[in-house]
Amino acid sequence: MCTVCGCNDTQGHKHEAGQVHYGKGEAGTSVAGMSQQRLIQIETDILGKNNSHADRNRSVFSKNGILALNLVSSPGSGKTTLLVETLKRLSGKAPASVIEGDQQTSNDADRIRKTGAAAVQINTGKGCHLDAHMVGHALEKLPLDPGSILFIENVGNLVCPAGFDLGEAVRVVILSVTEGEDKPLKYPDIFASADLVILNKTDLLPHLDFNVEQAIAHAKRVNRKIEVIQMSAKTCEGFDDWLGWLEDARERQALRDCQTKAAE
Ligand SMILES: Nc1nc2c(ncn2[C@@H]2O[C@H](COP(=O)(O)OP(=O)(O)OP(=O)(O)O)[C@@H](O)[C@H]2O)c(=O)[nH]1
Ligand SMILES: [Mg+2]
Repeated sequence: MCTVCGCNDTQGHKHEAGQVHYGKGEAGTSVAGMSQQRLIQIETDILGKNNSHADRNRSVFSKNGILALNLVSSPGSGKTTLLVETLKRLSGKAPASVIEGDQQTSNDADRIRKTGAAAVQINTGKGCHLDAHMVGHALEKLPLDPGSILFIENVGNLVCPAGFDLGEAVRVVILSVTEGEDKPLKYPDIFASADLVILNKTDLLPHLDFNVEQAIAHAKRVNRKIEVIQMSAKTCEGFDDWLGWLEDARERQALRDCQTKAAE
């Protein structure tokens, strides 16, 4: 047992002075009274089951030519506002539907439906993220138009959604400028697993000390391939970049679906 953090890491690890780090063991986390091996086993079981549901969702998306995006962020970064504005602009150009994830309320799905798009609200109760099984059920309630875009707004949380593949083709982290530029370093898993960072609420920059270049450098330090779009869902600055990015992602998805069909 580690004499500093008390975890059952059998491999041994060091802590910096003045710091107790509960993620130093093999499992990367610690639960009192549970060995690192047991934690690894539990995580492997849970994620293994989730991954098979995610593969099922992915094949539904592929069969119907759907581009699925998983939108993750801390609470209130602007996910629903961004979606509402995006859906207004996609209207008549690309069919789109939305799965909304929140612990409680159907507020966000109600906001989405006002744009005319189909939306299903998933409430997770005590749960802090969506999983692929929940998304699979929600898909049964959506039209799944061929060639459409499915936006999945995850529960506002920068930690728990990171490990759960929903079957999406693209993962987008929304980081608002009111949150501080150090978030990619403090919550690296979610940035490491994402394809794109949307730096949102740029209209507020004149009132803040937020350093845009530093935030981008931190995101790239965690994930050198990550792309960045700066935008304001309020003033709609940066929307052309976002819509262009979406269109490119749709084309890449169509090509992948075509290659999958050709290989079958
Ligand atoms: N100034 C400014 N405010 C924004 C912007 N985007 C969203 N907001 C505001 O931020 C608040 C939260 O926005 P939401 O879209 O509900 O955020 P969310 O990420 O969906 O929140 P949860 O679903 O609760 O995690 C609202 O008051 C929005 O009006 C933006 O670009 N600029
Ligand atoms: Mg929301």
